[in-house]
Amino acid sequence: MITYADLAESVILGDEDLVIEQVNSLVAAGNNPLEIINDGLIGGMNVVGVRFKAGDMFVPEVLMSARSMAAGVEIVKPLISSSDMGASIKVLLGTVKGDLHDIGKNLVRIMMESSGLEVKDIGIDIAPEAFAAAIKEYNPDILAMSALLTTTMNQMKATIDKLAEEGLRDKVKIIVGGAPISQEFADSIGADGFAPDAASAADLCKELVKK
Ligand code: B1M
Repeated sequence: MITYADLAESVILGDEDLVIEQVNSLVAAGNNPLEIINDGLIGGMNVVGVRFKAGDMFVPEVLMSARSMAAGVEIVKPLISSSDMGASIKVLLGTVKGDLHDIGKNLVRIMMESSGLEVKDIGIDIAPEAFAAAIKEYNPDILAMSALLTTTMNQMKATIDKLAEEGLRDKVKIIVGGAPISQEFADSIGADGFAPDAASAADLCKELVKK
């Protein structure tokens, strides 16, 4: 019998075929789709994050793990009923201007979507003006910004300032995240929230919209 630990191990190995096979078996055996994601797929990805930080895994391996995880999420996503989580919550997601890192942002999107949130991912290197235009176009509940560089994290503040200038600041809740970002930084730029990882970013959106 396949366990969540087995699935997590396949994610860590980046074995996409095995992940697909195991997720299909877990689904066929009647396991809860959210448990498959949280305990199996994300469980594995969390280990990958720790090993990556420690220098025990490298970028190509992280990408293989992320791809395997995403393949598993794709299988269970249709099985998560919209009543499980707030499907009506709309999130606009992007990496800030000057920053091309998107692996973490993509994980955030996967986690949000698998939690039932509706996500419009507008990509990388997004200038404050482009975030403002996208808010007007998509009318999201949440703006979620990612930054991986100490040289680009200030673009989050520039974006918040731009939204204030255009009268859009109070139309959205703003959350920020990425390796150099902290709760203190989020507070200092007037964001509504900070999430240290992809899973808590999805939870934070639901909390903020409830308020
Ligand atoms: Co770059 N890079 N990089 N890089 N890169 C870092 C970030 C760096 C720490 C490496 C280092 O020097 N040790 C360093 C930044 C130093 C600093 O600013 N203090 C760095 C640098 C310097 C650079 C360049 C300047 C290098 C150069 O060209 N000289 C350059 C900049 C390019 C640019 O953006 N303009 C550059 C380029 C690149 C690549 C293109 C080669 C590649 C990016 C590929 C891609 O993303 N498609 C790359 C990579 C892969 C990395 C490292 C190795 C890995 C980043 C990653 O994907 N981590 C990174 C070193 C490291 O982190 N150890 C590094 C895995 C990912 C799952 O984690 O993104 O942290 P992370 O996301 C997490 C959380 O942070 C959080 O959730 C995710 C999952 O739990 N999270 C959020 C992320 N966004 C969130 C948003 C939220 C909430 C949570 O709410 C909205």
